Amino acid sequence: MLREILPEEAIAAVENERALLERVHVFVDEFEPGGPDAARVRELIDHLEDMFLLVVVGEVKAGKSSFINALLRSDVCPEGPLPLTDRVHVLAYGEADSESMLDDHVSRRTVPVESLRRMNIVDTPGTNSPLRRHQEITESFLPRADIVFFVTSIDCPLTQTELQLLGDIRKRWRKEIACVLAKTDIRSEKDQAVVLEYLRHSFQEHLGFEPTLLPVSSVMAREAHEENDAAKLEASGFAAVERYVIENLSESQRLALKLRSPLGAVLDVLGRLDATASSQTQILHRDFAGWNSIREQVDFAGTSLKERAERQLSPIHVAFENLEARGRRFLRETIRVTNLRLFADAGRFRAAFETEVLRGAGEEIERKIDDSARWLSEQTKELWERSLSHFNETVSLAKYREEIAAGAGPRFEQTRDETLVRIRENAKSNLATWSVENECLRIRQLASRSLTRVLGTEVLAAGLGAAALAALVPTGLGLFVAAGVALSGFFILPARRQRAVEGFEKGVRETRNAVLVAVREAVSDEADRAAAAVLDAFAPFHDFYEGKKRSLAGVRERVGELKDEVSAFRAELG
Ligand SMILES: Nc1nc2c(ncn2[C@@H]2O[C@H](COP(=O)(O)OP(=O)(O)OP(=O)(O)O)[C@@H](O)[C@H]2O)c(=O)[nH]1
Ligand SMILES: [Mg+2]
Repeated sequence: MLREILPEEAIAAVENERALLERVHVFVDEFEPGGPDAARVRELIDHLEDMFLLVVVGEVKAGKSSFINALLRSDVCPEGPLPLTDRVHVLAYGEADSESMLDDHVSRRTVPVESLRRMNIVDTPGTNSPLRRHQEITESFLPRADIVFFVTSIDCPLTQTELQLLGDIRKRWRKEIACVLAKTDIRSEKDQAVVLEYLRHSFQEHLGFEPTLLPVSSVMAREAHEENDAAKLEASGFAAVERYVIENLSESQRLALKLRSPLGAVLDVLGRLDATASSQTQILHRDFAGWNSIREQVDFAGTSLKERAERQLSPIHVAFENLEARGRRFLRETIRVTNLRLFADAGRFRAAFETEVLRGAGEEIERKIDDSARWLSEQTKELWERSLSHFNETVSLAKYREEIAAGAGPRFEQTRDETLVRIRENAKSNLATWSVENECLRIRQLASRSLTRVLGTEVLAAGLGAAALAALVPTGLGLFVAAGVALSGFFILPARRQRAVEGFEKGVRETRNAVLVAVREAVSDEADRAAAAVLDAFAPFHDFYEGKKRSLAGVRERVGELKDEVSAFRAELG
């Protein structure tokens, strides 16, 4: 019967609109699950279900429920000789039969009757029922009614109370009223004509308009349906009722109007959602600018740390210079003809070299290296502290609180808060475990391989001493002494001494360079590591930003698409 009630294009329009609203609902609910906008769209969809409302009113036992059953071709409403309908029934479509109380006097029944997909029907208790509340409830449906069927029985047509009710409906709600004259089968055609004429006249006289009169017999209609007898349906008056419903409900203007109003509401929802997404994007951008400034600061701090670290290396330079000076002096003073015996004995020479020149130079240099490692560790700890407080200031939880509350919505606020708290906790616990001592140790370890190679006292002594000796006695000391050329040695020595000094200097330089390269590398690695660790602590924010930015861009694109679709659909409706 649905297809009989509404023309094809109207059905298609309603179905298309429903599908469109469903798509909007899925999208809105995804953006803010269970939020008020999703509920609003759902309500609009639900409202589409009961888009057309037929309200049936009349006195007790007039035949209202039977009329509805005949119209729906289904025994939906209880009917019988005694007052039966004791509350307002809203009849709607449902896959299965169900009944729920909307309040003490209103129940919503769903039944799998096709025609109810397109219209809801309100069956009411007789208006002259003893419960005043019933009438109030019945009237509360009138403003939304698309058709009001006023049912009066042929055996007692149009009583005084009925006239009063009709007057009210007409005056207060400005509704067109179709007058159904029920139970025509119990009177002859002649009597029917008399009653119809009486009704026409009474309406004119008391209400000032000529109503649509629909004489019906529900009993006959039921038989017609059972026998599939079109002529009988015509005779029952229900064919005319159906035509009336079709005409009224499918009137294109009215349908367009009906369909347009949810679309306007949906555009509102989409506009709000777009504004929310835009406000979220703005806050994210500002957050991200703050985060970027931290990143730049940390990068800069890393570079400047390396530069400043270079200055920290000067005590190491000085230690090597002192070593070099001592060595030079020692060699100049020791390599003399009078000391021939000393440097003829490699063991003694080495011992003297160690006490005079090295004098714990290795340990001293190690201490200097420790000092610069400590300095670096302290600097990196400071970098941590600075970055964390900078992050707290720029990407603050409290910062955009009001804007977030006003525009971005509670869910966004929650995710942002969670992310920020997580980052903060993470950075704090990193900072707490950042021990200067441990870091010193790490830096020492980083440099240690090169350091033990060049700074182990024995190695240093052997290396530097040997360098001096080798220059001094290129052909082997034994041979030199055995030749007994003390005199010639006297002439040769200054040149040899010079070569020894140069050899020693070269050894010191190489050692110094090796030490500096190792320390510089360790410092640079450590500075990079510290900067990376600091940035790492804030990385979840970066991920949050990137992820959110992508999804918000997607949201805004989808909002645009849906808005276009809704607007196009609205334009089609005219
Ligand atoms: N002969 C005949 N009897 C009808 C017709 N319509 C209703 N009746 C009878 O009239 C009585 C009342 O019908 P209902 O449909 O229950 O009337 P109602 O207006 O819903 O009554 P309440 O809900 O109690 O106000 C029942 O016994 C029906 O069988 C009809 O077209 N012809
Ligand atoms: Mg009833």
